[in-house]
Formats: sequence, structure tokens, C-alpha cells
Amino acid sequence: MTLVESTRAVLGQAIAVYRGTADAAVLAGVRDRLDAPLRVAVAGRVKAGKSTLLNALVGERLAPTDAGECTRIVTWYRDGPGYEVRATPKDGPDRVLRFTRDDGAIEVDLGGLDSAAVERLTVTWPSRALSTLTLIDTPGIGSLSDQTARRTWDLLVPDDEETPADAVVYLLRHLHPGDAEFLRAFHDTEVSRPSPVNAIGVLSRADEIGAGRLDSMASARRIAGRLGGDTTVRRLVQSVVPVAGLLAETAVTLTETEVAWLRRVAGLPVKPAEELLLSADRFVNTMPELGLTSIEREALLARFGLFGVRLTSTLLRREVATTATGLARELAERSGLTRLREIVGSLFLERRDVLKSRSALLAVAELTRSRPRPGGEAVSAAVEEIMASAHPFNELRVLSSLRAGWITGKPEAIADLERLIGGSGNAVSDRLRLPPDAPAAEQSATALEALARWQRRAENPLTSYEMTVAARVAVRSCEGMLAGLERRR
Ligand SMILES: Nc1nc2c(ncn2[C@@H]2O[C@H](COP(=O)(O)OP(=O)(O)OP(=O)(O)O)[C@@H](O)[C@H]2O)c(=O)[nH]1
Ligand SMILES: [Mg+2]
Repeated sequence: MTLVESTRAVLGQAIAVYRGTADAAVLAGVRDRLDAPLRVAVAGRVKAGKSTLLNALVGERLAPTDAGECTRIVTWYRDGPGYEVRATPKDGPDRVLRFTRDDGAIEVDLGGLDSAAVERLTVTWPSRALSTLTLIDTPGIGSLSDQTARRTWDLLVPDDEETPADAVVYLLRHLHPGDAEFLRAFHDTEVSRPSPVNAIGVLSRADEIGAGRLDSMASARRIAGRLGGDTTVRRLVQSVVPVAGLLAETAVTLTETEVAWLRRVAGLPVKPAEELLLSADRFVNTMPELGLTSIEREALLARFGLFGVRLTSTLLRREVATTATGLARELAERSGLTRLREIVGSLFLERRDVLKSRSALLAVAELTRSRPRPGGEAVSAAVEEIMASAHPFNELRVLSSLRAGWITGKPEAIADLERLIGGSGNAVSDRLRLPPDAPAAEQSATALEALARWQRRAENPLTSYEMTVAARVAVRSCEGMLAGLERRR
């Protein structure tokens, strides 16, 4: 039985035990979630750029990024056949709301509802990106009011019931003490403690780090690298990637008009262009002969930021990209969006089943603990059995221990172990450090070598206890890969 199948079986068992109670419906919901897209929450402090980044991931400007009332409500964006915005009030039934959308974000009319009385909004939107990921936009934590922060907290660290999110993209600018506390609580759950298994860190608004200079992203990469190596951060998130969210959002929604405007800037010789772009104020108010009104220039700044205008006009001048499509691709790459998507793919999407099962089993475990019913012991025993024996969970556990610094050894061995058990992605090529298109024979040979290496370590009497446990898990991972490769042949 696969992990998802065993999870589904336990859920069936639990539903039978709770039949006739309100919890049965909750459990049925948990079971349905196993087949639904992965739920990823975008969290972080106020104005960290959460909504902007969410839009970049969707590929459309949906989430409002201004100071509107709706930024204070947890909002789910999910794929569906039609367009709909629905409010779930704290009390009372759901309500379908009216909304408008011109060429920017969705504007929701709360229809007299007080934002504080709304538990969440659900935006259903036909979208390819959302068909694999349901994205949850959260109000900033450490925000104006404690109540708003509380909502994000409840969403990710509920006191009871299921955790609504399977994974989280956490935006950091510079690590704030509150950030660490927040993430730690989110991970303080049964399967792994602390666990970086379901969180990715994003060093957000990366363009602002180098004051918008052309080398801003390089500085941001260095800082992200340092943050990602920091022990506190490593315990909380799998890796930290720098993303210039605003530019990323613009890249995926770029218009021909914008490109045409930027061509005018690109048409200037280097020196005057540099002078024009020294500050936002200069860009808006000087050089009338450029042929762009101040309103057009302000529109460009709002969409690209000063860094984006500098970068894009330079790319056009140097003919690195000549078409809007080419430019969009280049900007997605340079803003860090492409890399973030790869990481979401390898760390979340490829591990979807484990993350899904994990959320579901945690929900069942919590329910049997907090509201026991006759027959519930067998269910919690079955949950424990899966959690203790399913190999993917063992991998996650070792990964957490590694990240927490509980397993020590030579740095090369630690790095090898971390990759083998899926710390850099679940794909066999990621685990074996091979190119994705490496021939099967090469993959098998590499997996065999790794197997022998980790068997030796597991059997070596001088290996520490923690490392022995981890080595056994690595051996299983290698065996699993070999079996998979064998099957494919
Ligand atoms: N320069 C720059 N500005 C950004 C970036 N990301 C967002 N912004 C701007 O920062 C402001 C806040 O962005 P949002 O995406 O609304 O941030 P948020 O975290 O969702 O904010 P709240 O929901 O209110 O906490 C907006 O004016 C954005 O245009 C970025 O990467 N670079
Ligand atoms: Mg927001």
C-alpha cells in the first residue's frame, strides 16, 4: 500500500468511529483533501510582499496589494470552473460576494460584512497554476493589530483540528525575532519537531536590498545564502531564496505597452539613462524629451520599481531580450521567480503525497486525542504505526534532525545524507546529484554506490547512534530508488 492509500484507509476507519458526530464530516473533508491540490500559505510580516509574490506564482494579478480592507482577511485562491468570491463568516453560512476586476487586483465588495467578522475569503478562479497549488494569502504577522496576526497564526498553528495549510512559503526580509518564534510554533507538531519539511524561506523585496542597483540581486543572493546557512533559519525552513516579488509579478503579466515605454528609456545613451534613473523623483520629473508623461513614468515605477526599470531598459539596450515574451522570461529568471518555482516544485509538489498524508494523519491524531470515542484507540494506533514505519516520514524526521544539528559528522557526509533522503528535492536525480536526464544505468550505478557507502556507515561500530539511525534511513532511500529504477526498466 502506498502512503496515501494507508492514510485513506485510516481515515475510513476514523470516519466509521466518529459516525453520527460532527467530526465525521470534518474527517470526510480531510479525506477529500488528499486528492485536492496542495495548500500552500504565503506568510510573513506586514508589507513583506506576500500578496505580490502570490500573484507572481499564480501568473495573474489577483490579490490586492494596497491597503484595502481585504488584505486583513485570510484569502484562499483556488482553481475552479468559474469565477467566484465567497466569504465564510465566523458565524453563519457562506455568502457569495460581488467583485470587480479592471486590469489589476480583484476588488471585493464585502456587502456590509465587517472584515473582522469574516473568517476567510475563497476566490475561485480558473487557472493552470492554481490547479496544482491552492495558495493562501495571509495578513501580515506582527501587524497593526494583534487580532490580524492571530488569524494567520490560527491558520498555520491551530489549537485543534487540522492545519489548513500543507506547506508554507515564508517571506523574510531580515530575520526578526518574531519570525523565528512564529515558524517554530508552526513546526511544533508530531511528525518532526522542529521540522523544516514544509517551509521554504523567501528573502523578499530583494531588489530593495542593494538600494535598487543593478547588482541588487547578487547582494540578495549572498544574504539569502548566509540566512540559509544560519542554524536558527535552517531549523525552520528548507532553504532561502531571494525574490524580487514586484518584478516577478510584472514579468508574468508584462504588457506590450510597458515594453514600448521602456524601449524609449533603452533608446537613450548609457550616461543620460543612468542619470535619469538615479532616483524615482528624477525619473518622473526630468527629461521631457523622453516622450513619456509623468503618469506613464509613475505607472512604470509602480510595476517595475526603480531596479526593474533600470534592469529592463538595460536588457533591452543590450538586446539580451528583444521581444516582450523574451523579456518576460528573462525577468522571471532574474527576479528569482523561476528558481522559486523550481524549489516549490522539488520540495513541495514532488513531495505532495507525503505532505498531504502528513496533514491528514496529524488531523486524525489530534481528533482522537482531543475528542476520544470508543474504538478510537485502534485508529490512533494505526496512525502511529504509519507515522513510525512509513519511510517518507522517516526521511522527514532525519531531515529535521539534520537541520536541527542533532546528527553530526563530516560536512561531506552530512551533505550527502541530506541529498539522498530528499533534502534538495524528491526526484531521483536530485537525490543522486545527477542531471535530470542522466541515463538509467548511470542512476542505478550511482544509487548502488550510495547504498554501499551508507550500509558501511550503518554497520560501522564507531558510528554514533544518531548517525546509525540516519544511515539506515539512507540505505532504505537507496533501496527504494533502486527498486523504482528496476521497475521502470
Ligand atoms: N520594490 C519592491 N516593492 C515591492 C515588492 N513586493 C511588494 N512590493 C510593494 O510593497 C507593497 C506591499 O506589497 P504587498 O504584496 O501588498 O505586501 P503584503 O505582504 O501582502 O502586505 P500586507 O498584506 O498588507 O501585510 C506594495 O506597494 C508592493 O508594490 C518587491 O519585491 N520590490
Ligand atoms: Mg497582502
